[in-house]
Amino acid sequence: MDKVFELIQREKNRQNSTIELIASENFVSENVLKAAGSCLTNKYAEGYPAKRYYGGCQFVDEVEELARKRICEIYGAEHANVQPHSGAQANTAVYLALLQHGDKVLGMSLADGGHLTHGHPLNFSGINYEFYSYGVSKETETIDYEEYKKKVEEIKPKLVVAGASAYSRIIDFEFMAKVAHDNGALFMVDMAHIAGLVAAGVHPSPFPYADIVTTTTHKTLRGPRGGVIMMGKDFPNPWGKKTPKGEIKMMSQLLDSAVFPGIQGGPLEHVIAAKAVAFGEILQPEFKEYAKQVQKNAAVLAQALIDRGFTIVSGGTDNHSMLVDLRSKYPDLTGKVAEKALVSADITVNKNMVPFDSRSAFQTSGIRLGTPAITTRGAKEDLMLEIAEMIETVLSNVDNEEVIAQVRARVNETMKKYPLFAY
Ligand code: DSN
Repeated sequence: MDKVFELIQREKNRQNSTIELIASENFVSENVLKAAGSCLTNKYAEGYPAKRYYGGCQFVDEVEELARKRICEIYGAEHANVQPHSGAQANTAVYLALLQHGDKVLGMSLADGGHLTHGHPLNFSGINYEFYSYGVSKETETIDYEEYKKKVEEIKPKLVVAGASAYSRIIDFEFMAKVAHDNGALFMVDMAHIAGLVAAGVHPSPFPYADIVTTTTHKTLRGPRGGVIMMGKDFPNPWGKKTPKGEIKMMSQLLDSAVFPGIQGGPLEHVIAAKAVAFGEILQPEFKEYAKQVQKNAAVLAQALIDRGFTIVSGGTDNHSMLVDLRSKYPDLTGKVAEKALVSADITVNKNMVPFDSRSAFQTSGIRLGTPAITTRGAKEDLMLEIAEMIETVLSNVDNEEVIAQVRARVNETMKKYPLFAY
């Protein structure tokens, strides 16, 4: 057997036996996995359905149309492009469609919970555009909307980017959009983290307010790795770009051509098929129950940690995730060491900076936790209480291998009750 399959089997065992708390991960269904591993990987299909640069696309055309139709139905969107290979690609395409090199953009700072593609200086976004950032207030650790407004008024960006990777509170999309629009900016929401909660209607939707919405498909949406760009309502592009026939192009046209041929070549039709399958699952009533449980589990886990003396950034969570600020309970413990100790106990988390962190991004003073993956395995509130207890035990004994081994054995035994792979 090829070594690769041995490694895949080992990874499968790891996923089966551990408690997965990385907020951006999830477990796809058997059908999503089947589609992602299908013969569609063999097909070149540059272009869009019915407008391809290759023959033999009749079936992948139908697959891609199904994916587009389903995601539009989920969010009540008028247009969707399901080809972006990732969330970063989706954001890249939006910037290419909307901005000129050097244009001003305002996004949430990575240190306060934003994302690399929202203007980090080492990312293409920060390199190619003049990015400015807004963040959270020191008192509430929630978005400082007054500071945001001031920045929009002063900077007059061409585009405002909302959305975050490590922010556990509801974002006031309505206010942010109004301020952006009043100041002549377009308003984009990268809802990658909360997309599944929005789809299920258990979290406010950005669609009534945002000009453009991007997301990944593999987080709370529980699909394959990938990205999507959507528009609630299509609109004529404000810069007057024209079609060869002299008509003003619609934003959907600019976005589609920014994805292909702008930044990508052949789409991954096997992944698009897996997206279509996942979107079909999201349209079923069970998905709403799942999303509600994700939120309930996150709230219970956050409270259980608070009851054990942990500090949760902003005091709690409204979504699927939370940031634990380790400094109050364990002043000398870095996120890096905490992550390593928890991973040794088969509880998978990631280190994360907390707002106004005194440590670097490599060390950090926090860890980020999320409940989408563990909820897919069937976890309810009772397991959240146990997880909080195990996290405290590990973090109070990061150098004690015996205690860590005991917790690991308990985790492995517990996860046998939440079977994952039937395949
Ligand atoms: N960095 C990913 C996350 O884990 O949130 C998002 O791209």
